Amino acid sequence: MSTTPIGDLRAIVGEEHVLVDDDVRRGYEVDWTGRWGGPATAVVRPASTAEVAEVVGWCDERDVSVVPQGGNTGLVGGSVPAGDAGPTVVLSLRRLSELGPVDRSAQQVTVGAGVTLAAWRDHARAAGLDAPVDFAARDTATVGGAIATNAGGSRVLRFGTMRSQVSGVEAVLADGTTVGSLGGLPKETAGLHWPSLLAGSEGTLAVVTRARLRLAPRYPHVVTAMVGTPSVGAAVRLLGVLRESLGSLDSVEVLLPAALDLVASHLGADPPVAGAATLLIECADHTDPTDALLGRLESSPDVAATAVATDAHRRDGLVRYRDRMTEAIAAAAADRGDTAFKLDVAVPVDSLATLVATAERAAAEDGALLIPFGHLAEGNLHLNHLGVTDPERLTTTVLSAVAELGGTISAEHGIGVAKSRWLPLIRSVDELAAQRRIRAALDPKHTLNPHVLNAPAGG
Ligand code: 2HG
Ligand code: ZN
Repeated sequence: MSTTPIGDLRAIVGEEHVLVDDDVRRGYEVDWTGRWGGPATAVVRPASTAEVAEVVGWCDERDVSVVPQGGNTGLVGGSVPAGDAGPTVVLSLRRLSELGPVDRSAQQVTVGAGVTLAAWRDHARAAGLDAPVDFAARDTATVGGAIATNAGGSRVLRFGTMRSQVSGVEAVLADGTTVGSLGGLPKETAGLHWPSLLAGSEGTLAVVTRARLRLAPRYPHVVTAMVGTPSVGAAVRLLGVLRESLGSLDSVEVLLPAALDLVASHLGADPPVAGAATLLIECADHTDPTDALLGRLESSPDVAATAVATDAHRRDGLVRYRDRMTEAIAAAAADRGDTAFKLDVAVPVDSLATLVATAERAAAEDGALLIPFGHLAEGNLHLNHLGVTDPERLTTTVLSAVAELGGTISAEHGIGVAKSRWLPLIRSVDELAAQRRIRAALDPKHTLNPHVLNAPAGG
């Protein structure tokens, strides 16, 4: 912003919340993968919706791009500047950290966009309830970011993605107008519904500042099982049986052997079970679901080995193999002077075995090491790779196959900048044009995250 004076921004948020020093900005300019990012003219840290509105309106008037950012745990470059953009402000929303009172009758709470998933969960738990969305980046990822990407995580099978949790939203449009409501009425048909429009819009339509969120019951009994199955097909069959017969089923995650081996060596521990597809299954209920789960597992021909835990300590001992996967891959990549190459995709669950075979072939052709894991119940695999030779080609091969299987090129991480060129694989030219018209109606000057999703200038 050498030519754009930023003194006015200091007047809005306070001197110490406009960060311009190179060293301080750096943590906001590059995403978690280290793969995506670009320079910001300044990082601005508002503390209220009114300050967000003033900052965004100020930038819009002066043709300064605004990149909204929560915990910066994104993996597709959706909340960091682009390399070649003009004047750009990273709008860090972490100071919007207000936790409203839990409404136990409605099972809802209003929180600021900068509240982390862990803080949302702990706040709910203190009132005897729970957060329905959970994933490994919980200590840093924010509610606003999770809404913007329509994040999923491990409990989607039971509670749905972030979109399903948002019963009200407050947001700021590019011109500084504040829209939405936080009433959280479960029934309301009064025209357009901002939560539906904004969930998954990746900061391109508005900046979410507060949200009215649903809460889940806090189940006192939780059982975790790690289960080896002889094939991906067997794992999918077992999933069907569990879904059909266990109302307490909370999550069914999957690790393929390369992933399990890598995380085990990172943890310095032998995997408790092995199999062609290893599942991490959780059931949670008001009464103990252990016998019901074990009964299903014992009678299934698709189960090769099982390790079960019911107390928190031993459950953590199993969950860590899934929770610390991303960290294990980042460490392995760093050891090789590489960054992990990630493709987050989903296919109809019956096509999962085909997807795995295709991804293995594509990685072998490239010479890359494939590390596949993810969320079995949603057919959602995180195809991580190390040592990729030709990322463009690999991406095109895998994402084309995914599209042909009726899947999606992004299941929960978003499109960001990483995948915008491949959107036409799953969206028609006419549809993309219609989406751009919606975007232009709310943000005519392309102020908000102009380089992200179906970028206004993109093809
Ligand atoms: C997970 O499921 C996250 O752990 C991250 O979505 C996945 O690192 C990844 O590719
Ligand atoms: Zn995931």
